[in-house]
Amino acid sequence: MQHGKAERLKKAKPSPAVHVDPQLAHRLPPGQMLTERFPILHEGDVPEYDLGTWSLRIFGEVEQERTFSWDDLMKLPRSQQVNDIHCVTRWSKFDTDWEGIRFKDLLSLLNVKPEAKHVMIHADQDYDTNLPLEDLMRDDVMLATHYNGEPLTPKHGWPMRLIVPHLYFWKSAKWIRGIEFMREDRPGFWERNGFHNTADPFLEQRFSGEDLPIPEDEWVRKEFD
Ligand SMILES: Nc1nc2c(c(=O)[nH]1)N[C@H]1C(S)=C(S)[C@@H](COP(=O)(O)O)O[C@H]1N2
Ligand SMILES: [Mo]
Repeated sequence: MQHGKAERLKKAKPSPAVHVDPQLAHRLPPGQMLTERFPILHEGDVPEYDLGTWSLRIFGEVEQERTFSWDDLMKLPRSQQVNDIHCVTRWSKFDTDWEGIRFKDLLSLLNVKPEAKHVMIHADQDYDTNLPLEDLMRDDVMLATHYNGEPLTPKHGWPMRLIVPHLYFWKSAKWIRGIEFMREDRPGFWERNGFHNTADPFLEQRFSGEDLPIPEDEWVRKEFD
């Protein structure tokens, strides 16, 4: 029946994956699909904050612990960058536009001890993720406050999130509250739950052991904007 077919077509959602221009194919890591959506993925509820009481705590292998207020951080030099992002649930998004403070610009103000080789990023809600300090010193690692020229939305990490373009997106913690410098590495939330410690998308470092049963279309069912 014609009518039935039209109704079905109307209901069928268009595929959220988009065709990759062959000229840009080298930017898509193996096993990834390109999307123009911006899926929203996290554990727990979206936190609410008052910027007057929000703070970022610096601790661990530093000469002095420090707590930065929002106003303190807003006095630091700002940077802008465009980079691709790659989620382990197989979506990638090209040319995402961020503004904020380069991690290395913040680092230059911290008296980090030479023994510090690893970092744990602490975030709400009970989220953490570990990275080598060297990775965070790259020019494109950012404490982002803005996306597409607007403050981050609460669901994407307002007021501040980490952006680590060269690793799977779970390393890019939203709602960051603390940076802990460490001598020895320690696994963060997903790293304790079967995901790869390093997480290079071009090497497909998804899992640390057996593949985890993540449905290929997991991200398609998530909220997005
Ligand atoms: N605080 C916090 N940050 C987080 C997560 C989380 O659960 N909590 N999930 C990570 C994962 S798995 C992904 S893919 C990205 C998703 O960011 P987005 O929702 O802006 O796309 O956030 C990362 N940062
Ligand atoms: Mo993710």
